[in-house]
Amino acid sequence: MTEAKFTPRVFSGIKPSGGLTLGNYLGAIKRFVGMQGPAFETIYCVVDLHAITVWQDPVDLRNATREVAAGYLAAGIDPAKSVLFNQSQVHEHAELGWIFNCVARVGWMNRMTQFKEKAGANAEKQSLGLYAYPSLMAADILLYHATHVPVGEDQKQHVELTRDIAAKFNHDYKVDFFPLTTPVIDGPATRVMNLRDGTKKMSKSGESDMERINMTDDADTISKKLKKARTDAAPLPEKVEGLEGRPEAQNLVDIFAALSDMTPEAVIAEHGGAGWGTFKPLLADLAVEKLAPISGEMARLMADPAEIDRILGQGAEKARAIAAPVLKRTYDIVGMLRN
Ligand code: AQP
Repeated sequence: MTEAKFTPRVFSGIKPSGGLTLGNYLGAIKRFVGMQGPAFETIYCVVDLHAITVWQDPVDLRNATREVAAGYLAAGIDPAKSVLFNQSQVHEHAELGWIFNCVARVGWMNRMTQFKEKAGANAEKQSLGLYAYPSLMAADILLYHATHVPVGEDQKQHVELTRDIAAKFNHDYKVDFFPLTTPVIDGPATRVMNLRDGTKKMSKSGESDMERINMTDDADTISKKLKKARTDAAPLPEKVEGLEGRPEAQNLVDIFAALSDMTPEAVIAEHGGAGWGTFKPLLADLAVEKLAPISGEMARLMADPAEIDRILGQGAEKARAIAAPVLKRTYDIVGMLRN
């Protein structure tokens, strides 16, 4: 399989399962904005079909869908440069997802660590959708023949599964139809951690609001949460290697690095030896400087939901223009009778 025959194309998505976090911003949206440009066609999605793999109140879901869209727009995703839409408006996702349910193997799904983490001891009570969601994610990506998928570290295994599904489909049907997509996991913030426990990922649906920065938090709240973030007692090390085994310190340095477009090494070179009483206020000021304009713009956009809906509707039309021929060809390959 050569990937040269596929147009360089980026696809990625975010679930509207709650408000956006700093993890979504640094691990995903900021990097999505960076990939907009001449090197790639870029397609960004609000993956609402994924959100309902766990219960979502319908009113909250619609609101969260608009909020994720507002987050994309406020951070710099430009609908003139990128296709921006919500997944359920392009029915081809669900249809290709079904075909991939018939390609993916149960044994592959059983190895997905995110399902194990999310289901915990209650796997029997989870929806079938939560278990099957990686094959819908493969459909999201492959419906556009996407060659590159920027994601946070937690999604790496799902993109690898996407490659397995593409390879099995191509092999079983003796075609060279789906690309082997490359996961793009780069930069200092591919895994932003919980502010109260540096061993857990920062999540939208985490229990306490103090463990995450929400993209809608105001300046005082951002500042308070970062100043109260859990740390150990030691000052910042003089060398970046000294962060090993100090997850909370590592996390705050990584956040500082990602917000200021520096490497963690450069942050330590500048602030090594500083105590938390010095470093945390600097981090809080930096976070407010970078995030407050985005949250302000999100609030402005959210005040006009009809405009967000219009942008998503237009994006869905553009997405369908790419997706429909790919699905049609897939049905032909599989042997579905069509008029
Ligand atoms: N903490 C994080 N650090 C870096 N990247 C992250 N992403 C999410 N959390 C972090 C990245 O954001 C993109 C969209 O993720 P998602 O919302 O679709 O799914 P998720 O990873 O399950 O996000 P949450 O916040 O943990 O949602 P809930 O709590 O509802 O399950 C992905 O690229 C992801 O890697």
